[in-house]
Parts: sequence; structure tokens; C-alpha cells
Amino acid sequence: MTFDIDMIKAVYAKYPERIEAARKVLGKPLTLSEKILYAHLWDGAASEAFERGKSYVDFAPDRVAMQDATAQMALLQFMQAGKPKVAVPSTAHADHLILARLGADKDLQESINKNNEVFNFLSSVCDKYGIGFWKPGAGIIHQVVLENYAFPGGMMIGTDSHTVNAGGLGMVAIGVGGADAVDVMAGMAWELKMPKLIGVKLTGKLNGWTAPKDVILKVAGILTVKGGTGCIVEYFGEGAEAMSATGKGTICNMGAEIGATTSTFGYDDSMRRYLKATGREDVVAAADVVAEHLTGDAEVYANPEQYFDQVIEINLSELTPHLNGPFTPDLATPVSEMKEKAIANGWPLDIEWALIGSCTNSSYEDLTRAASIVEDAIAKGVKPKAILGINPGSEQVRYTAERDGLMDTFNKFESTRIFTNACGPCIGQWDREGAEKQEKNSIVHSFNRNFAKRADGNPNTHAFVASPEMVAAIAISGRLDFNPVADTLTNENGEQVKLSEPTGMELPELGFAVEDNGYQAPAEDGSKVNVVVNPDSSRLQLLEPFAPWDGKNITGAKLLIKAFGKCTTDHISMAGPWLRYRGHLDNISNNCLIGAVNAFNQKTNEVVNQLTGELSEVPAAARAYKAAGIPTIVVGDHNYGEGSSREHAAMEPRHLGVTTVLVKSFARIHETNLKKQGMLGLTFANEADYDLIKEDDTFNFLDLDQFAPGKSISIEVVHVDGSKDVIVTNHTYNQAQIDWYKAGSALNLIKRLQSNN
Ligand code: MIC
Ligand code: SF4
Repeated sequence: MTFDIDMIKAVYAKYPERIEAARKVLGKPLTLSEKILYAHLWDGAASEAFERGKSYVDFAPDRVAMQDATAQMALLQFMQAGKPKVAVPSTAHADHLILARLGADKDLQESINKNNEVFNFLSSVCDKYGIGFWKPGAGIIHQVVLENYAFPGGMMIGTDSHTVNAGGLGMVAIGVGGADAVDVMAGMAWELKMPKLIGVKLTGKLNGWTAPKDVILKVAGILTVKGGTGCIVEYFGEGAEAMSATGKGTICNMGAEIGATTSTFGYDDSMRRYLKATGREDVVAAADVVAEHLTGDAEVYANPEQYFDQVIEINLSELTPHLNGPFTPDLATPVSEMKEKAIANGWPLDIEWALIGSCTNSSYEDLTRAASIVEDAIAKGVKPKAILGINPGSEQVRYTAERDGLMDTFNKFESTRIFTNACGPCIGQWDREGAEKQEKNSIVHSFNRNFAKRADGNPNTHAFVASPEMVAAIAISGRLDFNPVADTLTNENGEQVKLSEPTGMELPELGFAVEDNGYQAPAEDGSKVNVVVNPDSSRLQLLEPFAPWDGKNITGAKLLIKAFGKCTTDHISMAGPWLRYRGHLDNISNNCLIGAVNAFNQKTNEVVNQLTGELSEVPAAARAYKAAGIPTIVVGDHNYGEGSSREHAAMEPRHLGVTTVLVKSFARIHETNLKKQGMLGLTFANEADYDLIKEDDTFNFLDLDQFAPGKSISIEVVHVDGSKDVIVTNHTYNQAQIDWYKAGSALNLIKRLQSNN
């Protein structure tokens, strides 16, 4: 049975008319991205052309997905919106809160015990408001979405940056903060700046050791972590068509790592095969009727330079396996060059752990290709040097893989650890033995992110990202610089052997199977469901509205921290052990910016509290200013807030009295999150002004009281010696967003509108 098939059919029914209208206003052949966007305008059929990179546009997404770590805050906000039921099909997935330690069965039960309160809360809120709930163990949000909900030409948003994974089935799927999800679930329009378009033409065919993962590892190397900001990346070409839908999903998934709004592929046979294999023949039948609208126009793909803002061409026949890292997903190194580069940079060469899984690479195909390497090593008498950890993406994949003997294959290596179908080590939910010693070491994984401390909390773990088959090969060799194309391994008989190229199965021959997929349908009538939040809970806290703006200039503000270099959402609101406070704003605020590097002493979580002149932890300093009624500001570098969609990274500073985040540039989701939560997100008009900011500065806004779209804001920076600089800052707030700021948050505005109705 396909979930929400009527909704899907209704979307397709609108397609012909909407595409015709889009053709008229745009007057040119259309990319797939434009087709999907223009088919989902809030106001119906297009009556004007929107300017890419400029116009703010209201959209009507078809569905919403949330994961447990962000759903808590999203749903706490939704509960305040005063609606009886969600307006579009929505789901929540319990995946992030499950800790990997001993292996699937024990870990799952222990995590359920530990997070009982939160899972019960999510389950009852879902029940009440008509939201499907995928219970702990059901799988990782993005795999479950791909298997059950994604459909070509659809548009969805999700409270997780890797929502973009659904581009593998030809969706425009976008990661957002919880407040955005609230808009859509409350039946309101969802706003996005019309994205620019990057076309990636894939020629040739993947072969040998090269996998879809290498396409995105390569693209990340080209575009860097901010090169996709504000853009949709559209893949096309013979190479794209030859790839499986889950492989496409991998590529789209890691589009988040280049800051792309989303990535997508045109509807093709690989998608038909995947939809059928996952029991959705009805979606195929419906999609086929409008198939011409579910891919870009031939003219666009023939002359991409004329229709995309940027075009990249990759010849898959020549692409070789890559390893990206450490500490950033865009540091791309061909496997063949790793030896030299690792030695030059002092990256540890020995590998103790190699992990396969995450929402990026945990499909059936991924597992079969990795298993083929393990099988080959066993046949050739080679024992693994590193521990292999496996996180299946969903219960359906796990069950099927177990039935087909893949788990047995992995378990032939004595040290293999099969973890729960959940995020686990990918988000620091990994109790890795010995991590507390903080030893310098390298790990390799098929996940998407590798920021410092992310997997095991150890800042000295150098994490490298690779395809599942490369991860398996590295697990066997125990070496970061192992190149399976060229290098040999010594087997039990002392012979030199070479690993054979991976082979795999796109889809299970016997079809997918599952006994209990872990889905819980909501109550038909949720009005009687009672949602309880214990006022003494350390895990959940009902939200207090943020105070509205008084309309005046902010004066006398102090610098909380000037962050140096990379400041991702992991630096602003760390995950791992902190995930447990994701539903409790005051408690989680104790991690606010503790990972950010203070530009004045290069240390984390150590700033000067200007009230006492003493060194302080960042959250404590913020609380001290707040108690004294002194507003604060945070200063940062480029691509501030890169990474996750977690709105905690905006809500925590807001809760602690930070009024403004002033940086060289923002990552998209984080900038919107700041706006939604009633913060000022500003950028230096002159980047060099970042250097003017001193540790003990005081800030007076000069013309915030005239806050208006497109108008810069000047700030007087008073240094402690009495000298002053006036710096000019820019912003991207439109009038509606300024209204959020005025109201104190977007949610305050929704509530006001709701009570006026
Ligand atoms: C991540 O991969 O960083 C996460 C954890 O999935 C986040 C969401 C979160 O912080 O809860 C994301 O990518 O948005
Ligand atoms: Fe989970 Fe990792 Fe995927 Fe985020 S990137 S959803 S933490 S598996």
C-alpha cells in the first residue's frame, strides 16, 4: 500500500496546467527544478516569472518529515499554533536518539529505556495531530522516506538537512528548521528564495571501484562546503540514468555538504524499478502519465549552459574513488593520492574503525557491494585489521539483508558490529571505547559529515568519508592509504592478494521484505489524545514565547564571542550527548557555542565575561549578561551555521539574550532559522571589518529603528579605549521576515494571526 496516494495523484493532476503556465511566464525550455518549483506555487498556476537568487516565493510543499531530535522542538512549536491537525501528510521518525554501543538488540532496548519520555511525547503528539510515527528501530528518516513517501516531481520539507536525500526519487526535498515545518503543518505557505540552478552533466558510466558516492565527493571538492548555497543542483545525462535510485539518493543526500538547497534527478527507469520494488506500482502508473513533466526539457539538457547558472561536467568513466576529509567533507583526495597527502599532513594512517551506513549510504545495493568485498577477502584468506560497523538504513533493508545472507557475510569477520537501524555514530551517538583518551586517530566511514568530534566526541579523531565499498576495503587493510586498485594484501598463507572489484545488486532479487516496519498510524480523531509534559522534566519543556522587539535601536550590546574559522551547527549546538536535551530549551542552552573557537585565544568555550573581566564558559557568560539586562552579539566568519537544520543553534542564543549574529556569510538553513526565531542575522558589508571587532567592544545600532528590506544597518563599535568604528552590515530580510523580527518570532506572528481568526 502506498501512503497518501490520493495526494500524489492530486499533485500529478495539476502538473499539465501548471507546467503550461510556467512555460508561458518563463518563455523558455524548463529545467526539472523549475518544473517542480512552479508546480508547487502557493498561489497556484504561475502568473509571473521569479528571479533566481532574488525573489522570495511562497510554496505549497506536499509533505513534511521530522526526526526525533528536531521534531521535539518543531512539535512543541506546532502545539502553540492552535491547530487541531496537520494540514499536509507529515511523519516523525525516531532515529537520532539511539546510541550505538554493543550492537543492535541491546542498544535499541537501552535507548528506548533512556528516551522513553521523549518517544512517548512524540508518539502522543503524532497521534493527536495526525502525524505518522516511525518507532525507534524503524530506520533513519531519509531511508524511510525514500522507501515509503518520496515521489518523482513532489516537493517536501523536512527538519533535517539531509531531507534532500529524496532527490534520488526526483523530488525537490528541502531541509528546514522546525519553525518552517510548523508553517506548512499549520496550513500556511512556505517561503524560499527562488534558488539558482547548477546543472551537473554526468557522462560515461561508473565502473570498477567507483561508486555514486564518488560523484558527490568529487562535486564537493569542486564546489566546497559553500559552493551550493542558494542553489538546486540538477543532475542529468547518460551517467545519471545508468545509476540506481538509491545511488542518486546518496548524491543528493550529500548535496547538503555543499550547502545546496537541494539536488534532484529526472524521473527515469531506475526510479520506476525502485518504486516497484518498494511496492509502489501505483505511483509509477500515476507518474508515467505526466512523465514528460518529471524531467528537464531535452533542449535544456542538450544546451545546459544556456539554462543553468553554472554547469559542471563529470565523466563517470574516468572518475576514481575518493576519500574526503578530515574535519570537512569537501577536502577531496583521490584514493590513489592518499599515501602522499596523508604523510604530508600527518594524518594517522592506521584505521581502527570503519563504519558503513547513515542515511547517505545504507541501501540494499550499498550493503551488497560492501558485502562482496568482505566475501572476496574471506575467500582469499585475508583477515580484517579494523572493526567494521554497520548501520542499516531501515528495518526493511536490514530484514531483507539478513534474509539474503548479507549480515552473515559481515559477521564472518569476528569483530563486525551490527548496530541499530538508526543514525548512531553518524551523530555522535556512539559510545566508542577509549574515545575519552582523545588519542589522535583516523576512522573512515560512508556517512556524509566529518566535522571535528562528530562521530565519537574525540577532537583528534580524523574522519574520512568514502563509499561503502571503499570503507569495506579499508576495514580489511586497516590503512587509510590503501588503494585497492593498485595495492595488495598479505593473506593467512603469507601470499600477496588483490581484492576484486565490488559487485552488487541494485535491488533484492526476491523483493524487499519486512515483518514489522515500525510504523504507527495516528488516531483517526486525535482530539481526545492528551499530551503530557512534566513540568519537572529535564528532557522536555513547554516553550515560552520570545519577547517582541521594542522598535528601538539596540544599544550597549556586548560581544559574547567572536568565532574563528569554521563554525558549523555542531560548533554552535553540539549533538552526541546533548541530543538528550533537544526538547528542553533551557537545558540545551548550556551547550550554546561551546564548540566555537574564540578568535582571541583560539580556545573553545572560554571567553571574557566583560562584567567581571574573568574568563568564563560561553553559556555562563551569556546567562550573566542576560541577568544584567545587557544584550549580546555573536560575530563569525564565512558559512556560519553550516551543516545541520537544528534550530536550537538559533533558539539557544535567542534564549540566552543574544540579539544579533554578525558574520561574513551564512549557511541557508541557519540564516532562516535565525530570522524565524526573531534574531538579527547580519553580514559585514566589508568583510575586513571582522578584524575590527575586539574582545571588549560595545555595540550601538544606529539605524535599526528604520529596519527595512534591502536597507543596510550601521553599527557603532566602541572600543575600550574610547575609539569608535562604524561598520555597515547587510541583511536579506523581506517585509514578512521583518514582521517576524518585530513580533519576536515567526511563531508569535502565527499565534497572533490564529487568535485574530
Ligand atoms: C545531522 O546530520 O547533523 C543531523 C543531526 O541529522 C541534523 C539534524 C539535527 O541536528 O537534529 C541535520 O542534518 O539537520
Ligand atoms: Fe542521521 Fe547522520 Fe543522516 Fe543526520 S546525517 S540524518 S545524523 S544518519
